[in-house]
Amino acid sequence: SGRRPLIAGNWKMNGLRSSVPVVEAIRDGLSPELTSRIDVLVCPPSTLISSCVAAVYGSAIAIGGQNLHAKASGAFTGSISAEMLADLGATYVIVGHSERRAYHHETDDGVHAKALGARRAGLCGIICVGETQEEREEGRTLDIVRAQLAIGVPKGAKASDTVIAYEPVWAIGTGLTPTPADIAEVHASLREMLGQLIGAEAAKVRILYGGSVKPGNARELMAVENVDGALVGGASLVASDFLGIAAAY
Ligand code: G2H
Repeated sequence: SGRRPLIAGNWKMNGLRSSVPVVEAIRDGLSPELTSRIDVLVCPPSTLISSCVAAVYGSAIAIGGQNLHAKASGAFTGSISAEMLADLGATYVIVGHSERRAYHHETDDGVHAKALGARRAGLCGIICVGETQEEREEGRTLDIVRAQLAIGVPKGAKASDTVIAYEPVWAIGTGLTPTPADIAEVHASLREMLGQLIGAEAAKVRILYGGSVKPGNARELMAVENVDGALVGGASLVASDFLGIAAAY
């Protein structure tokens, strides 16, 4: 495909300073041969970004945020901007994760604004899309994820500033995963939609799969056409599991 795979860890609201050795173990466990072929990213909670950036200094691992405010600065108590993440050394940020959509009422328009914020600060935004169990049962999966993409992805998005993550909500943290055929269908549809939105650049944009990726299923999931890597939650908290997933490449 010519697309460089990305294995991304999302620690969610997990980890204290005592967790920084996890990122050090990931750093030490990645062979130069592997990092010559794939990109590796860890998104710890904001409180650990500085120490994780320091821990991976000089290595191939990138550090990212899990969320951002769309504005650069202002009277938004408790929020963190893309500029602030970039200032700490983060190079990616997750945008519109389903947990943000579910628990913080994030909309597709909000995702769009945040993706623009990420680009403004030079961060690569990982825009998350995915259907709920109910939407899947109603046969609306493709309509839902295509609409999320159409509204969320900013005009002129480039492979250098945008990654897409397909995360079926019902597969997150449940141990359930779609079949490879189901994933292939969604990823092909997302790439086709991206083509409508950004033209030829769509062929270069990475589309990750996320939701219960484990060392035991990574090889099968990562072999699916148009799957350009993984967004890993639970398994990214254990260095050996995350390394086992990266080894699928
Ligand atoms: C989906 C995923 C990481 P998990 O949220 O973003 O989590 O791998 O725990 O299902």
